[in-house]
Amino acid sequence: MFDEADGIGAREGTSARTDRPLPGAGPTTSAVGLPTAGARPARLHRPNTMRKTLLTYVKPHVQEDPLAMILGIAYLGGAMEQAGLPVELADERILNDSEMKETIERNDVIGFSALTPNIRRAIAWAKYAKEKGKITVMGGPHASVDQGIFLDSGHFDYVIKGEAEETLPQFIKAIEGGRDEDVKEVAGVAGVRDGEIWVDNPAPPLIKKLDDLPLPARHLMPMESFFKMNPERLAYIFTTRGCPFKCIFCQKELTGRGFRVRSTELIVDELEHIVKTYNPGVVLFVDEILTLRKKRIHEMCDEILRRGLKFEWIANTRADCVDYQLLKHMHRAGCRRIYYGWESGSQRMLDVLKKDLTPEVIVEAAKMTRRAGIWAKVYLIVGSPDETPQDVEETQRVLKMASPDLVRVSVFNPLIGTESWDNYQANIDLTDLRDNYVSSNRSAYVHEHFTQIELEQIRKDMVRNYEKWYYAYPQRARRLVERTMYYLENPTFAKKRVGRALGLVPPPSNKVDHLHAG
Ligand code: B12
Ligand code: SF4
Repeated sequence: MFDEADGIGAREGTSARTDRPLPGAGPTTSAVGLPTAGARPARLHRPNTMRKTLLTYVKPHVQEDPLAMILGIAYLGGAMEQAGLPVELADERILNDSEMKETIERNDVIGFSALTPNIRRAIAWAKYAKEKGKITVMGGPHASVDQGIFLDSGHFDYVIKGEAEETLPQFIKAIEGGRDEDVKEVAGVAGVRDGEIWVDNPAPPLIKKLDDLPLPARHLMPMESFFKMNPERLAYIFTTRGCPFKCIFCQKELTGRGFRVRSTELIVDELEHIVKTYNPGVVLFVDEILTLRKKRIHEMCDEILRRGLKFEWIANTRADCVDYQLLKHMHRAGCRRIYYGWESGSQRMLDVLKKDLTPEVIVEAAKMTRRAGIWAKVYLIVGSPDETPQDVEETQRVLKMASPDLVRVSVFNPLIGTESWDNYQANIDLTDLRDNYVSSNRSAYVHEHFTQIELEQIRKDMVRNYEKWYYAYPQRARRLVERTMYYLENPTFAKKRVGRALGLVPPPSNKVDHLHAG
């Protein structure tokens, strides 16, 4: 993506937005992005000893994301264990620099996982790992569409593109054997040696049977440390991969357009395991569209209820993939929040983003969700191509009609590997992208009508104004009426609510549930 030296260490080390100094010093790559003599990777193939692999997620360089448990490396950890290969998992967000260094030093192959905002730190840490003579490997969503930024940095030996539960163990065995021919057999692997790409395989086909995957190795993750920093004790689970929709800002390379599902029995087994082993405050289904196939979710809810599993959960989905019956069933089975990607209330912007939704559907979904006793959070985007002040106003109007319980607003960010990246090249400031990369709050998209500062203000105002409106008396009164109607319709939850009021039933585990449910 970048056409010149990255200079990561130097720039990041002085960045006001970096909350910790980064490892490594200044730039080590040549002007064309290839390794200089100082940065040349060591010979990769060493005597035949069983190498230990570290898989690590690094912090984003701009913003701290919510302390989400990272399922990507957990899935890979499970696959490595199943293949009988030694593996350690680490998350930089809960380590200090010296702990991170020690972790790298006690392993031989260092596998980094990163989303776009995290890649510069990954490169900086890879530099440190290379200085210690390690084999460095990059994987994950960004690497799958932009291997050059890692291979050209001089600090990575390999990139492994695509879903890697099958390919990572194959790759580790291949380097263990020490034969280049075996490495060349592994799908998705690209490698650089002495400044030259010597292997560059396309990503493997998507994994067909998700049921065959081992469970994510949560036992290798510092779950209690996550929970300490995340008062909700949020645990993650995945039940599907892929999404058939075509939103232009969304990367489809990694998980594809086909919708692959796990079987209900196995999903609920995993849920039961999570609930009994880790006692989470709430479980988040990170599927892009949990409810795309409603029958599947009815079955899952039946099974949760049949097994008597008591836990609260959150679903990610689209407004056009729910109906009232489904929402009520989900609520009975413990669903207390739904996160909807709405992006905009303006039909014009929904069309630009190819969201395939209408404001009417959005409003209706929010109303049904509230009526079912579930709290709705919506994700919005401002600064989409050609968005005007009228579109922003329209979104604010629709927001009030829908009246969700929380909004999160991001700035439009055309990321590499998405349709928006291909379509809006002329508007992407590559220098800004390289120097600042991206976050939810700012973007390298040069907007037709707004400056970055204006967009940031619009983003903040939208949230502030909405919150002010939401907590104002008329809305509170309306919610009270809605809640009363909800309790009349759901006497079991009404009894629980009364029990809570009298101190006979413990309060809900999170601060939002008081808005609605039992
Ligand atoms: C849960 C989630 C989050 C969580 C957790 C992030 C995480 N790292 O897991 C949170 C809320 C923090 C989050 C935030 C954001 N997210 Co998000 N998120 C997801 C989501 C829905 C699921 C991630 C997941 O668990 N996947 C399941 C696991 C199994 O897949 P995986 O992590 O990709 O790992 C597989 C491969 O990538 C590979 N792999 C991964 N790591 C490694 C390492 C090595 C060494 C190897 C060999 C292979 C490898 O093997 C794994 C197993 O197959 C995905 C969509 C999706 N379906 O993946 C988007 C997604 C990852 N998010 C995305 C984006 C854009 C963001 C944000 C930038 C949004 C924003 N504007 O703020 C932020 C960035 C946060 C930050 N870092 O600052 C994009 C990533 C695009 C990109 N180029 O990075 C995705 C792909 C959505 C999309 N379709 O566009 N996100
Ligand atoms: S944003 Fe959501 S609905 Fe749109 S393509 Fe991506 S995952 Fe699918």
